Amino acid sequence: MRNRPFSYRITLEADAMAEFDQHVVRRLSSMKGQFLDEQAYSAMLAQGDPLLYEVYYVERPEIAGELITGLSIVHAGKVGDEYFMTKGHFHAVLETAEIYYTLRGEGLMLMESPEGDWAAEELRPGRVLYIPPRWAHRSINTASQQDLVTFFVYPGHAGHDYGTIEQRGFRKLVIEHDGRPSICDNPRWRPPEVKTGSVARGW
Ligand code: PAN
Ligand code: ZN
Repeated sequence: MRNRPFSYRITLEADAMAEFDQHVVRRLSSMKGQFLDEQAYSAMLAQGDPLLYEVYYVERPEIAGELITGLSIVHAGKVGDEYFMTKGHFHAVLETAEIYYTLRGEGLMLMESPEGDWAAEELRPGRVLYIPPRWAHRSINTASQQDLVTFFVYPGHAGHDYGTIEQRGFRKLVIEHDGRPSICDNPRWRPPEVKTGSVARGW
């Protein structure tokens, strides 16, 4: 790991990706249960296992004070009418924010807070998105062909909670309707389970 000041290129040329330490790939098979149209999901999986998105990042110690930076590339495509998207997550340390800067493509960042608030912000080249602490986030590529490429920065100790979204989904979905992205309620969204604590039962 680098222990002196350093710089790197984010020019989007293929050879620039070599400057990152880590490369994570997410295929359709890792998104089971996340897309609404399960028939379309299974049919697509039967044809292969397409690459939905990739993340390149610079490794840093996962501690407060550090920053983790990298590129997220969501490819274009749909499962049924629902656009390719990232898994989405809360930060494990909920009180940590994140910055996204869009370099290429067009899309939406779908966000929600544990308190029930939700938001969708456009991801367009040249725009910065500030995600405050507490907001889960998922990036969605709404273009028909072009990759959605974003640069992100988040605190080293943030960590990722994927389980909450895997179990409940996001409150909203982004689907193509009449050739355009449209935000609708997720019919499968489930409210968080009420914790009963240590109440004694079955006496
Ligand atoms: C990003 C995301 C990246 C991939 O670096 O991790 O876009 O999305 P998922 O992590 O939801 O698969 C980030 O938000 N880090 O905190
Ligand atoms: Zn994040």
